Amino acid sequence: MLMFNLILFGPPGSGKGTQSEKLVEKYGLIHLSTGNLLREEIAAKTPLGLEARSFMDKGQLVPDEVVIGMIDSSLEHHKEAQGFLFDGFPRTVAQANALDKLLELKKTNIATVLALDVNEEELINRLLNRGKTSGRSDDVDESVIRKRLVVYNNETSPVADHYKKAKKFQLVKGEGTIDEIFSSLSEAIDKKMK
Ligand code: B4P
Repeated sequence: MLMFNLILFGPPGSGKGTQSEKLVEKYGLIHLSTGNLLREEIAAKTPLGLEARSFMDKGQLVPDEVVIGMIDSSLEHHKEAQGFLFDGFPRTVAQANALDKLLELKKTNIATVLALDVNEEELINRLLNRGKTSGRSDDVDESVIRKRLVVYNNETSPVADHYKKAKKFQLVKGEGTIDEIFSSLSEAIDKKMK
């Protein structure tokens, strides 16, 4: 069976998690969010969760081998999937290379990378707003949020070049209502699925 694998890319607060939930329902994809997987480990107080928390609370990335291992086992758990939506992964070039290899072993690849484009002020406002209700310790302190944006610019934005070289990268306007952005993303996916 031919799989359809999609990466939703963008800075913290750009709407990856929000849009992913709607997209997986519409397209029948398996949602793989490394942020959610890490938060589940933290809630279950596993050794992996305790380690991850020390990085996340500071706005830093969790080490590559930890997240790559999590994705590897999630892919193994969903052998019959029609496709995957990767949300918040890959966040470093090393993670992107590892993902290429894992998908190659499954004789599949990434169909497209959709990148949500949102200005920095809006990102900070959204995350501070979420921090009021989410209980997420990385959303409360503006200095941690700013640190996450610096980490994104330094470590994650080079991932865009990895997929630009492969001609798989598409920028999508991430400002506007949730429904407007969902329509733009759906349109881009429908074109790729044809
Ligand atoms: P993630 O869980 O991936 O979270 P995120 O990037 O902060 O947010 P996301 O982009 O999904 O949120 P959304 O915009 O939907 O990462 C958290 C941490 O985990 C990282 O800092 C890192 O430490 C670690 N981690 C995760 N993956 C990793 C990896 N691969 N490698 C290493 N470390 C990793 O939502 C933001 C807010 O905006 C929400 O309140 C939402 O309601 C609102 N919003 C969404 N769309 C909107 C719109 N159109 N208008 C107004 N508000 C909107």
